[in-house]
Amino acid sequence: MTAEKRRAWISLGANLGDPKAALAAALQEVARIPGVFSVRASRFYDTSPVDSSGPDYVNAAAVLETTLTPEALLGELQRIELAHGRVRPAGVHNAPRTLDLDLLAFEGETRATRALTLPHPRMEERLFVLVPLLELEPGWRSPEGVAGGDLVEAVRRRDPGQRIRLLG
Ligand code: PH2
Ligand code: MG
Ligand code: MG
Repeated sequence: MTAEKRRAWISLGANLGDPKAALAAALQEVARIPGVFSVRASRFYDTSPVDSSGPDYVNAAAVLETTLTPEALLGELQRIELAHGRVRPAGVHNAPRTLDLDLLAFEGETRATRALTLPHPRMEERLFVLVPLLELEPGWRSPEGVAGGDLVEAVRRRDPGQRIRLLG
């Protein structure tokens, strides 16, 4: 039996080391995950840290087609983070990082488990997630959305403290 292909949306971020290179490499590594087929990525954005310290972040989003389960895909994303030297210092909330790969949403799936919440509970407050995602999917509505799932509306209500600009 062949598992059906479903779409998954991920967000990529980094603010330590060489963030642009880390995101570019991560996109290629994601495309090589067994069970991941197409990968379509947004452009890269320079963003101010939100609830986090350190230098500006580089952020992007991507949509994949996959036959994996959400948990299996998350495991693969975490493996790629670790291979990029991601460390999680004890007691530091949102510590600066060499690579962060978050699963934002997965076609046909919602979850609220210790390991995984789908859709991502904070995505609609974060311009560094919304803007790249809307570049990929202009009409995208979050499956179980806060804001009635209307992401364009969420961007309009943007918090002026969050800075985002396209990387040159
Ligand atoms: N990730 C966080 C917390 N804050 N801020 C920006 N600009 N970009 C991020 O990717 C980011 C953040 C937690 O993962
Ligand atoms: Mg994150
Ligand atoms: Mg993460």
